[in-house]
Amino acid sequence: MFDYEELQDALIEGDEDELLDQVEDLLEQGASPVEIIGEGMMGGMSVVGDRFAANEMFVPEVLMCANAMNLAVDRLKPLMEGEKIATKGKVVIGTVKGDLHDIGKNLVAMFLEASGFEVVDLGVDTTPEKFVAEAKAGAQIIGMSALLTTSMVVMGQVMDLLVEEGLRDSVYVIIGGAPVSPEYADEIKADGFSKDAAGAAKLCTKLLA
Ligand code: B12
Repeated sequence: MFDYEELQDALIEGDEDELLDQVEDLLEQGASPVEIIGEGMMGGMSVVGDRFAANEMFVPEVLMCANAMNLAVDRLKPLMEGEKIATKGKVVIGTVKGDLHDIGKNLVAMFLEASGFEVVDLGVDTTPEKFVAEAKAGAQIIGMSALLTTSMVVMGQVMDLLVEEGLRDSVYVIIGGAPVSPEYADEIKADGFSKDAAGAAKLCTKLLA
């Protein structure tokens, strides 16, 4: 078990340089990228979430934390990429229209790549049309992320558009993000939900097995 306190403090402060130093320290001590993200940075981000909700932190500060976390994840990403022998399948991922949160989506993309999937990342604020165009272009799985209760509804719009275009049976759809639940996945008839990035990779492997 490693001590993540200083790493978490640096993340909560949004101090990029200190966070990157802490990441290097933990790597030297033998912590794995998955541990640093899952046990270290996620804990820090959860404190940020609580303080944001309690109006103790505001958007500009939270943005600094998010940027620092994305940088640290970029540093760890090359260490997680396994040998890409054969691709397990193609997944298109994006944060839905109206929503700019991308940390969780980026983590899911990273875990999928590390598990051997080809990933097309559509970024944030993704329209239903863009997801559906990728399904037409041969993606086997669509992964949608939403962090706002107001943007979650776009997931249902993507499902409707897939049906309209006659594509619903040729692509799997998985969803995630803090306000999303397995019940919501059932409601919009998605094929799966995962609460985290490691689970998302397992889910995709299971769907395409
Ligand atoms: C960071 C953050 C921001 C940053 C985002 C920066 C960025 N580059 O992403 C900034 C400052 C820009 C921001 C802005 C806003 N935010 Co904000 N934000 C957050 C915060 C604190 C953390 C989110 C995060 O990154 N978590 C860490 C990641 C790793 O977790 P995650 O996203 O949940 O992802 C994991 C899983 O959910 C899952 N997953 C995620 N996606 C997917 C996809 C698939 C397919 C699968 C299978 C799994 C999966 O796997 C991931 C990894 O394990 C949350 C608080 C919270 N509790 O979530 C609020 C929060 C989401 N924000 C909120 C709000 C209100 C806003 C603003 C409207 C604020 C404002 N007044 O402007 C704006 C909206 C901007 C927009 N249009 O999107 C609210 C939403 C409330 C609601 N119910 O809708 C929250 C919940 C805060 C709160 N309690 O009030 N925010």
